[in-house]
Amino acid sequence: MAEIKQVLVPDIGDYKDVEIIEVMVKAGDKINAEDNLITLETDKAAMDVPSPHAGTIKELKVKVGDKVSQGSVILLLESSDSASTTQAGKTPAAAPSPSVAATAPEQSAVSAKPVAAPVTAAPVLPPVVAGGKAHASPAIRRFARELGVQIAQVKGSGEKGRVTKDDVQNFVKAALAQPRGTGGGSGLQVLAMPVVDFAKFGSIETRPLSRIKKLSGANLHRNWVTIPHITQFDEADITEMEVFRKELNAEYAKQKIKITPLAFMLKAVVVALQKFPEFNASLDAGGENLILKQYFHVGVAVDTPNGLMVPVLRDVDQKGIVQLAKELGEISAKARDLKITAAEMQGGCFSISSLGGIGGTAFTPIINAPELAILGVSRAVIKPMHQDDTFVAKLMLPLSLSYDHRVIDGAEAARFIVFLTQVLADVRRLAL
Ligand code: CAO
Repeated sequence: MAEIKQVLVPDIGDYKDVEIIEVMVKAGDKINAEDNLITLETDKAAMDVPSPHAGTIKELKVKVGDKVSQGSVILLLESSDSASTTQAGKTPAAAPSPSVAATAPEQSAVSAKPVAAPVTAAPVLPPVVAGGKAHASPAIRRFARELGVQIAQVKGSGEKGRVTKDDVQNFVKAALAQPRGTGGGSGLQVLAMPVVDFAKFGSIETRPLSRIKKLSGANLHRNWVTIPHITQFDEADITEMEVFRKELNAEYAKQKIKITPLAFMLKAVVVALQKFPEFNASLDAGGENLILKQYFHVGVAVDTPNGLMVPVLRDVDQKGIVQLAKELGEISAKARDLKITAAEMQGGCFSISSLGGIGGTAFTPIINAPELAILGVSRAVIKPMHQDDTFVAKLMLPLSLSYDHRVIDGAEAARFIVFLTQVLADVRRLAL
């Protein structure tokens, strides 16, 4: 037959009349041994008092704010343990003294056997939560930790702003209810996007995003919010390069190979990557080591009707400009025809995003993680440049280098882009 036991406050040192700051259970609850029952708070420590037995709570004898001492009755428990008393050796707390048991008023009424609960103590942490008054018991802190919640972010609704279990649960519920993509999942404390009924303001059409846009959008969002981006701008004098490019273009037109400035960019970027190996690298998963790559695969952003794709040209260091131009034409056609494979979009070390065929003066490309940098190329324009006390017309190519500031310093990025402009200004350097 089930036995009714009194659960008493155990030995809590020299403390008397200690305030109960939290009651974690209620009558009718089925509990396991070691489940926390109440939290006591002295001026020095908060202590969780766990149950010494499993069973069903028949009656709760305390409430928040009550003052208790060793031997005070916490609750009556219909024990499901087979042993009637299991104090000795099982808990760190002292076994109840017979005198305490004898003075328990409930004992005679229900033939309850008193058992002192063990106690787990934790130092009282400084008050948490804005407002400076809130506390949280060790059990609640542990509960919050298990759910990945920073207790300091939870507003307490308990007495004196104390954080309760309900507060933590409500905090988690609110976080989960945040619309995806608003930063809630990444731990960013940002406002949710407003939900607007646009039809209120005029007629609308709803068009689903393409699968590629959804996929690339999630990646772009992650890269944008997790990588500290800086973008360094410069211009390269490509006047001579353009003369050479046009000659080559005419020469290879019969073979239907179109040589655009991008083929030169690919080659020039690799010369710069060879000189600045930190740009040809990735952080490892732990973010503590740099993986320097000895191969030179470069991704190229391709605008397709279905969205942005970034196929990768392999071993750019081992290929000439004409070969690169040919491969660029082939791979961008494949991307536009949705014939590109996932493997052909993997393994890049660095990316180039060229909007030069369209226009614009500059833009800030988003790094294609786990790469560490990306080069944006805008439309070249003829500009008057000061040279030998006069102004000379030069074809200037705007470049935007976005880089991961966790790894690359601003000075290094400036050196990289200046070197790149020097290579482009004198394409003989591509052969070095
Ligand atoms: N300045 C001036 N003219 C340029 C130029 C530049 N920087 N870059 C290209 N051009 C010219 C080309 O020489 C070509 O001229 P012609 O038609 O007279 O021969 C014309 O612009 C069109 O070039 P293109 O765009 O077809 O070829 P490309 O090699 O420059 O680019 C590709 C290929 C696939 C990168 C491009 O088609 C593309 O998709 N670009 C968009 C990339 C993108 O969306 N980036 C943004 C990503 S979000 O960060």
